[in-house]
Amino acid sequence: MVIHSTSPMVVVANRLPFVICKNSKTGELTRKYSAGGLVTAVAPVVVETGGLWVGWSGLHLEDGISAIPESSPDDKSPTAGLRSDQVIPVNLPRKQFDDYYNGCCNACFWPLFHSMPDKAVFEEDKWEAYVAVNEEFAKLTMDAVHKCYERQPDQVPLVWIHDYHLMYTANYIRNICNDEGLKVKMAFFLHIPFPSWDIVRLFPWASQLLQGILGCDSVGFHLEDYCINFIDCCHRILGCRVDRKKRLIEHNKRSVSVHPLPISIPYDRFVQMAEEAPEAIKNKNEQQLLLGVDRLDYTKGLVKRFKAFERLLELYPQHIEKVTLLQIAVPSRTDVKEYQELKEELDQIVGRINGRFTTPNWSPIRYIYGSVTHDQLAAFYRDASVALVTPLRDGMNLVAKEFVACQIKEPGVLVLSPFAGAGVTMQEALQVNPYEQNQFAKVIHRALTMPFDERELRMTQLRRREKIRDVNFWLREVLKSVDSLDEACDSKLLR
Ligand code: ADQ
Repeated sequence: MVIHSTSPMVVVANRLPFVICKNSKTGELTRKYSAGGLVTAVAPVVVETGGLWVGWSGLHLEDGISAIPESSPDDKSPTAGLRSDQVIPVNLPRKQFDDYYNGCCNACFWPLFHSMPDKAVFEEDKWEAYVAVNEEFAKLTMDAVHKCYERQPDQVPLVWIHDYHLMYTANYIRNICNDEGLKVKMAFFLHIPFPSWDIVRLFPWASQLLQGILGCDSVGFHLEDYCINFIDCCHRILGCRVDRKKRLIEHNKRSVSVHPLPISIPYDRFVQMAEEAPEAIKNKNEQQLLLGVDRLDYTKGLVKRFKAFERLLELYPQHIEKVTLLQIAVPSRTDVKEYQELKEELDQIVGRINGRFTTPNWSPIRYIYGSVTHDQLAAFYRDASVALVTPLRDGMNLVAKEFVACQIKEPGVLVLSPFAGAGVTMQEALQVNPYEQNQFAKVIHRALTMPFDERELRMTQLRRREKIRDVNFWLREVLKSVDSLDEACDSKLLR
């Protein structure tokens, strides 16, 4: 289902909705689709409104790509309809990209915004690279805006900027538009938490950063709490006048609105995948599967999860040979030292726990360091008895939602950290504080031994909510927040 926008949509994100691969022998360029809920929901709107997508292609300036390949005739992905002239690639010199992406985004903003300031590195040259790259994104976004006006002169384009990589882009766009006398609507959405004032003020260039975001007309976060934090920062750091009730901020004689817009998943697609996926585990009646699916990232709390599982086997030995923890850890930011060290630590913990408890017929932890196919993922979600979604901090967490969507057979149990955004709405999950080791083990035991009726009641409620509030619901809310939802088309769709 495509949601309709009244404005041509220009999406500005760190990455394009596909990566461009270059054949090292022939030099031929092809598209490789990046599967994900966001791309699946948003790409069709860009196609349908004749909009554009601005982002990094996965290659650098040194790679010398001059053109975007068209999609192949057998491409069935949601980006298939996106013509090459609807895509604006951002190609940067390798060093500048590295300073911006690894040096500033991943080494500074990622830990800081997850309230882990001790891990954050503040370096002026990395911040300068971030600002320069954000300016480059802004210039290329203006090319996209011009194209929109050439094609549809009467329509004001909607520029939708995504995430912590591009918090400084909007004010550049606004300045250029003011100089050129062009109108645009601008929205920003942050996919990670927005922390409290006390954390944000540690960033030496906090006021510039906030002013960057305030270049937009509308700012979206997953949760009400993140909205409150942002408004508070604008008030205390920039001295802006704010209306907390109406969630409005006055900046440079403009009013910026702030919206809680919790993201979700393409629910029906996950149900369908779960219906079609082959069985994931054998001997299901004798074995219970505990499942973890995460990018390998220190915010996801994997060390604490493994230790809680070890505690479970100590406190409740009846689970020995009966329960297996399957952890899928998707490699992430593998060129960053912090992530390499975490991988080594996890390898050691898994080795130690398996060495301690393994019997001739059973190993307690199955640990996959790599990606699995979407079919396999759906099968694991469907067949698991318990999903452990226990991050130390997480903007939303889509795994929790994907798990409940795929629970089409015997109802399982979701164990969820309150420090994930999902913990705020998915109230029927068993909540656990991942920092409290003994309690964590007890909650896993409770999940593994929960009676059928209680499991069914909780899972039914969880599934009902996620079905209604799926990713299309989210997209509608986003468009409404900038007055761009095509209500006439939309009501036809909903009928
Ligand atoms: P992430 O930190 O990447 O996203 P999350 O929301 O859990 O975290 O999304 C992970 C995605 O990767 C899921 O859609 C999952 O299906 C997919 N995935 C995980 N393992 C996989 C595997 N082995 N193979 C294939 N796919 C796999 C950031 C924020 C989150 C926020 C999202 C969306 O950190 O808090 O929920 O953006 O806004």
